[in-house]
Amino acid sequence: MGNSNGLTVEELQACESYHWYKKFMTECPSGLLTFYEFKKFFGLRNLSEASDAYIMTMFKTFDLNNDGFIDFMEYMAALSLVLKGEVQQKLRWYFKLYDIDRSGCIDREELLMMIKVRMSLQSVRAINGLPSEMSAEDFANMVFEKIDLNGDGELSFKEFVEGVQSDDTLRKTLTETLDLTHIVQKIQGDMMSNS
Ligand SMILES: [Ca+2]
Ligand SMILES: [Ca+2]
Ligand SMILES: [Ca+2]
Repeated sequence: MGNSNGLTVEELQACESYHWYKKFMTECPSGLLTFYEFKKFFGLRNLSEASDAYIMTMFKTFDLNNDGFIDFMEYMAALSLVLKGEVQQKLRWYFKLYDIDRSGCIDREELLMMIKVRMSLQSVRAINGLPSEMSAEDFANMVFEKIDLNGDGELSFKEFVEGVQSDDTLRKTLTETLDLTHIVQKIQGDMMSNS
């Protein structure tokens, strides 16, 4: 994973746990992050309704034991997965993120919503490798054309994993660009300015 501040991944990983722990405990002395604190923690303000729903989904994927709070272990588990998890693990996480209603499949509405929110959160940055005039609808249609192999209008975990892994554009768009990189970068930025 690349980073802009000249440290190797190993160096970053060596100091990241401590910094993240410090940051976590400073901003969240109780050790349990609520949804409200979670947004505050990552500097997410004035979100649209759709963006808020997206962040809520992300919050729920962090909250592994579903108790409505993110504790430090859950927080580290999610961040280390983003930084160094195996592809399969990451894809499982992304699948969970996209499957908003937790039905076990990703339907077109869910995919479309996530794409739209992503576009609105990062409105300046175009989606890598795609024509800039491509709409969220076009993109969702393209995804389903490519990887909904049995054509039932839903992406099973198998279709998602195999489809995303076999298609570079989809992999980039659905994972690398919809990841926590901006959040990780923000934390790393804070680390640099503190040290
Ligand atoms: Ca929890
Ligand atoms: Ca679903
Ligand atoms: Ca399907």
